Amino acid sequence: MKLYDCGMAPNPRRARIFIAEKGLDIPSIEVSIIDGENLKDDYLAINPWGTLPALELDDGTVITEAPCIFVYLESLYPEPNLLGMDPIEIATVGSWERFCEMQGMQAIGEFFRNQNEIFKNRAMPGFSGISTIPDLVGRGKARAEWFFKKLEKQLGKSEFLAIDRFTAADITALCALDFAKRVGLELPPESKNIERWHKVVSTRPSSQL
Ligand SMILES: N[C@@H](CCC(=O)N[C@@H](CS)C(=O)NCC(=O)O)C(=O)O
Repeated sequence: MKLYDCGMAPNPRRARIFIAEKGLDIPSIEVSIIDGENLKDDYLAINPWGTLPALELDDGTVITEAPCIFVYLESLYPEPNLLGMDPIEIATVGSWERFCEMQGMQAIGEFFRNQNEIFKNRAMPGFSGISTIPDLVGRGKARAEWFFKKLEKQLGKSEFLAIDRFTAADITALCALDFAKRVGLELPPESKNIERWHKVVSTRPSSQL
């Protein structure tokens, strides 16, 4: 197996953390998004979407989308469990994990991409040729602030995001929040639950990846 990775990008980081939490050692190949390596023929031949991460199996199968990489690896390596152990846990972890990607990661990406010259004709991650829209910077910020509020409320009810232990939902939330900080989106000052949780999850060695 090998992981197509990009060290500075938040979605490949989800895969890196998941792999580390499983205690796996999967070699990785760095693909630079900033230099547009992910849009060149060599990488598109591996992943036609041009997105990262992608996991290539020894038989040549390529798995894209971080949550699908999670599912594949959890099926092969069930311990430690990161996606839930029974139907309710699996559904709860899945719904918070998706929430963090769709309402968190995508909102922060909307804020970041639509103000960045490098992504002028790369409004969507990967290969699209679609132009950015500067007005979406403000909308991305508003969406991200809404996401922070929902997260703050949820983390007031439980120690970890989805269930009573660390799961893939915490991984995606961590990657989204650290990405937000890097691109200049600050948490509201009253985010004490997020801050408490962030301190805890950031002590895990995988969070350094
Ligand atoms: N839904 C995808 C999102 C992947 C994604 O958006 N990756 C970004 C990096 S964080 C990317 O490939 N960007 C390529 C680009 O901007 O051209 C997943 O879960 O893996």
